[in-house]
Amino acid sequence: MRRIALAVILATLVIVSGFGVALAKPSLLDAGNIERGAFVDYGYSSPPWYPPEEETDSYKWALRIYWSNENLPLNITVYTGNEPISGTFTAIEAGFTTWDAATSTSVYGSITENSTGTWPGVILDGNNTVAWASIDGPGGIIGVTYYWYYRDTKKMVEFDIVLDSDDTWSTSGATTAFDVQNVATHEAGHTLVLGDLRSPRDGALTMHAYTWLGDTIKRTLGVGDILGIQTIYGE
Ligand SMILES: [Ca+2]
Ligand SMILES: [Ca+2]
Ligand SMILES: [Zn+2]
Repeated sequence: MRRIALAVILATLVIVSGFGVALAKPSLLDAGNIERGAFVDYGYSSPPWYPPEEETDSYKWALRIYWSNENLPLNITVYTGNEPISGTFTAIEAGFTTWDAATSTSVYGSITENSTGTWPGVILDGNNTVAWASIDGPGGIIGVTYYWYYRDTKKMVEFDIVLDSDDTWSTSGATTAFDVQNVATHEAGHTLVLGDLRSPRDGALTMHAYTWLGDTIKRTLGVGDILGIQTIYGE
């Protein structure tokens, strides 16, 4: 009986320590307390309505999840090995720095391009990443931001962003493609952790859910976007 119990404990230790490799940063004690969420964004060929010129003061703070100061600034690795067009790193980097400039907190630290390495995938491994990968073919989804947070404290742990390499992209706002910086700025907002706005009246904001071919409105933050980030991370 005692031997069986010991075997069970040993087996448990092996499983738990195997887990430990994947969960490099969060302690094992907290692993069961971590929840994963995802913001899934779709692209359209044309806007569902004509976006308003006026910016509203709307924002959505998703579940009041936030980055605690002890985990800031965030280091990010951008995997461009599978990029559909050249030069996407600069556009993606701009998406992050745009938010950083709008708050007194240094939310992002080093943003590094990795053009030759293999992306580890969507995995809680202690690394915040952005990567180009095949999601669902042309059309449909253009990007997803996955995020992990502690269920009890609502503190963020990590994010991984995937951009769909199967869609048509541009870095210059071409009317026949999705603009990389436009989408990257929107996804960066999700990492902080602002949610999607869906009302037509909020259509001039970066965090509005709908994007379309040639849309560059989301490259620059609107009134509600700035209000949102400053509410969470300070003016
Ligand atoms: Ca990761
Ligand atoms: Ca797609
Ligand atoms: Zn979104």
